[in-house]
Amino acid sequence: MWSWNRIGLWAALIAVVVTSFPAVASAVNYLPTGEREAIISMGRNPEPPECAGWQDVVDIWWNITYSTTPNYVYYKLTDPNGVTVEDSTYADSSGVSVTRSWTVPNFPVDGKYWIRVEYWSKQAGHEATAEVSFYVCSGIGEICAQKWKDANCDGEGGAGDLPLSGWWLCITTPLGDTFCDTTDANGQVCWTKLPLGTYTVFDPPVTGWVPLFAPSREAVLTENDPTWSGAFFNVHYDECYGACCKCDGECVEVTPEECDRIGYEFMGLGTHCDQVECGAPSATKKSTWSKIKNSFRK
Ligand SMILES: [Ca+2]
Repeated sequence: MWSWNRIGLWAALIAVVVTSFPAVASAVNYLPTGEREAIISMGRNPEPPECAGWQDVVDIWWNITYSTTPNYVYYKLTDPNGVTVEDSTYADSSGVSVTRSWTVPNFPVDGKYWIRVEYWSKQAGHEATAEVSFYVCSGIGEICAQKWKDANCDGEGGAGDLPLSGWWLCITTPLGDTFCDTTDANGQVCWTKLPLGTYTVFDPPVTGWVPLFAPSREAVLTENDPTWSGAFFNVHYDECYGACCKCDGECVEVTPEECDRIGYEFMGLGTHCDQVECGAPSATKKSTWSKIKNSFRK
């Protein structure tokens, strides 16, 4: 049903379309609708999850690629409560390539700020919008996570194991964003200048690798304890594990040593239970089985 509000909205839209048409018609380059697609590339520094603190300068820039005639570019910065901190309208083409900055005041509202840029052309009106966020915080912390390979297949982290470089590790921030980075030569990733709060630090699953401990952990950064570090250990399945048939025909995937202890036959490194048939012990294997049974009886 048409409400008065809706009619009002349409009237407003029509008014925008009408008023956004060129005042100087000769300056306008009319283009087919498909070519009226401006692209806004934009950035800011510091980039989340790194946050800007009191009196830190946030650099903001954007560049617009367009085929239409610029009418104006609108810029707006809003705080975590959606309140406009500042805004500007750049007439004609003065706003298509801009660098500007904003200084964080003392006692700011902490959280996620949004930068919004709109491109309005004379032909197509509101043609493109882009938004990026940045973090502002009054206290900072740090998270360092390491990724290790259980190289000696003993199911424990320790001497003889190796750090893994170039592997992804991730955090989810208290503001709900996830960031991933690759480990350095020491198998480590550090995120610095983080807002305080509760994070999830995780080791994303990789085919062929088995996590040794919880692959996802909670990290709480507080004013009194603003740093967290932890190591994620993984076993390369093909190097350490294989299918192991137990005496009762059940199959488990373990190390050869573990199979020796609990099993009846190790099917080879890298083998999987769904690829092998354990079945009942055969005549020859039965003799092995009875030897094992006898050795248990001793
Ligand atoms: Ca180990």
